[in-house]
Amino acid sequence: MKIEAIHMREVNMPLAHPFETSFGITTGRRILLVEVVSEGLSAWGECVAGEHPYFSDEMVDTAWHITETELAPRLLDVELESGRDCPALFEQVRGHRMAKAAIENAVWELDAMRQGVSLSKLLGGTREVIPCGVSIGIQPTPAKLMEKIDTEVSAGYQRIKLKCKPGWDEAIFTEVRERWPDITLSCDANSAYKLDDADRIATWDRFDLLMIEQPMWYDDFYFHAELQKRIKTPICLDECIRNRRDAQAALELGSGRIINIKVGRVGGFTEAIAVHDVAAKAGVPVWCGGMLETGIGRAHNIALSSLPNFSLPGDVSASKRYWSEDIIEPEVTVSSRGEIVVPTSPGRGFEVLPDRIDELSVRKQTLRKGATIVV
Ligand code: OSB
Ligand code: MG
Repeated sequence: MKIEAIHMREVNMPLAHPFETSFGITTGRRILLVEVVSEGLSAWGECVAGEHPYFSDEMVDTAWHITETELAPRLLDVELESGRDCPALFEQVRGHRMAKAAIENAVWELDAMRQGVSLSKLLGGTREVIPCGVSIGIQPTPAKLMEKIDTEVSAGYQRIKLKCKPGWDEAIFTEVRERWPDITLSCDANSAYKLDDADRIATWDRFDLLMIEQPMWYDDFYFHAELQKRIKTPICLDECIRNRRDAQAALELGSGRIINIKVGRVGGFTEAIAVHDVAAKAGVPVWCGGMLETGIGRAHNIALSSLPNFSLPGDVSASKRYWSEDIIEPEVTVSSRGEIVVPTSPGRGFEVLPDRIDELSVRKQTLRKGATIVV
């Protein structure tokens, strides 16, 4: 495969509902999409970097810059066997994993189209359906949260994850457990707690949570291990796992017992599969995290979630929870059993809607070997 052109677009999409985490509120997304073109085929990748560097040190503007000046030039006109060739091409560029992932994932998608196999199959997926959970943001009032939980439990989602932070935690968990003693419940702090909070977190075993996601610093393994020694509830690592070595180090240290894999956070499908394999070898389950993706990133998350060790419900849920209108067709839907069917058709298994993407685009750029065309 030779990539003849890379089209970059930034789309702006309002979220159907604001999403609040311990690091801020998101009301709309600015999303970098990349389209790679080769021999009459075109494939897409989505960059999950946020509007601000609040989840990680990347953001949409750094991703745009690095894609344009560093990543795309390394890929154009080079003979590629598969998406697995991308990490070596990008190796000289440190970090910027979300930017790298968008391009690499598009190359995997292109390869699947070229071979006429589903992306799931190409990645090594074995599941025909994937179990789905939801991530529910911090709400203006506890009553509003209870309403949201009620909606999602009734829709059939298999796991409810609550975003939390100091002041939106114990009282909330108590109220939720009084009303729903038996649902599979977890929480995600996005690094909102410090050492002084450890004694308090140690009392949360009483809520019977499936896991507590990234309670402490986004770059920490040591203090998570100290906390994990003191609690029965498994810690799930998100932000601090950047690659397979982090996964191995964290599991050997005992920093957590579950890993959330986000393909953007680890730099693409190649590394996501490697993290999956490290966890599988250690007997540690993984699940697929979400980053408020459009249908393109969502389709990629579905394919990744079909790998065997994705045994816990992921944050991969229906398009309509995020968007009034998605940029793929059909939109992603979840059955009343809380499952998504993994497509078996070639490539991503959903049609991309280029006209809709055009309407939503606020900047566009085409990169070819030796030429940059700004539209
Ligand atoms: O920590 O999982 C996270 C969204 C943005 C940034 C970080 C996270 C999230 C979510 C949303 O939890 C998951 C989703 O896409 O539904
Ligand atoms: Mg998280």
